[in-house]
Amino acid sequence: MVAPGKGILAADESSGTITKRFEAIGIESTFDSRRDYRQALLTTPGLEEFISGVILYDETIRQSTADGVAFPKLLEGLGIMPGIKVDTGAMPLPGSPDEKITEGLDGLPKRVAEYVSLGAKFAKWRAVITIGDGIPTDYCIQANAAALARYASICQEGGLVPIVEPEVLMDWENDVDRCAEVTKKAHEAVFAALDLHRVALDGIILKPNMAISGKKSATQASVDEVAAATVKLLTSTVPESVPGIAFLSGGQSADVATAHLNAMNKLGPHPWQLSFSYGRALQDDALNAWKGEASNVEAAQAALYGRSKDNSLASKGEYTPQQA
Ligand code: 5MM
Repeated sequence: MVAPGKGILAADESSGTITKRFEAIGIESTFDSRRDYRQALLTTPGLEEFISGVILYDETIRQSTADGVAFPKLLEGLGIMPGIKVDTGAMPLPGSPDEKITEGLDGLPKRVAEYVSLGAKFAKWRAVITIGDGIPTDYCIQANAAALARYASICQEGGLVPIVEPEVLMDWENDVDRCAEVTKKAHEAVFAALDLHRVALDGIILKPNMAISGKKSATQASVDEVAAATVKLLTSTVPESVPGIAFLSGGQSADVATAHLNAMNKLGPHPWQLSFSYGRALQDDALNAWKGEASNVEAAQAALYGRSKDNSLASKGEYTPQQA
């Protein structure tokens, strides 16, 4: 999953999230339009050169191309691993409603067994940690860490590699140091919980946020500052037995997310592969090019191919913006 020069495409938007993305560019979100869009992404010529796995959503893993090829089969044929988002979303945390707890543990062993039968090789669960006045609380960090660990242990037991995603949001006015401090705390809680739940660390992928300035912060850390702060925090929290770290993009522009990944890899070698599992930073250009029209599929695929290639180069520290 984190083979050198490869990353993971996060295409696991729930129906609510993909509908928002479609609405923003005037596309109606239906079973068929969502299928058409995902088909355009997954049939991108050459995608397998840079992408080792694709995270799918419950609806998508059951869908097929117009020619009737099930998406997991299509991916497998390309040598790309199909994955599945198994959490059911982040809800208000009881007793601390400005924070979130991710749901989806009920019945998870059964759902994992079904996803394995549908062809899934790995899974993803995203915890959401919000920075703000007086938050995150230890309660939120611990509750989410426990859920992530329980999920990871159920997946390993059921035959899926768990992607463990504790996302500290970049929406507030905090500086990069505050983000690094909160992320460090979240990672410490997650690795303590994974240990308690007997999760094999050499069989997980960590999907973290980068240590980054909040969107509303007056000062934005430079690319080199983000890279240094992120590598420092990972070095202090992520055991070397974890084989791969695949970052989320979290709302960064595609160019910036790639520049950050590249700068981190230039600081290597690191004990783990430092790669990408972007959603928006890989897909935004493709979605904007597609616009719901069959005649734009080629342009959308060219955009996805280009972003995948850039991040492949960045995962080796070999990206220069001129190559974009
Ligand atoms: C692709 O979006 C994923 C699912 O989101 P919802 O639960 O809101 O539908 C999301 O978990 C995604 O896999 C990660 O956050 C990475 O995406 P970005 O856009 O942050 O790289």
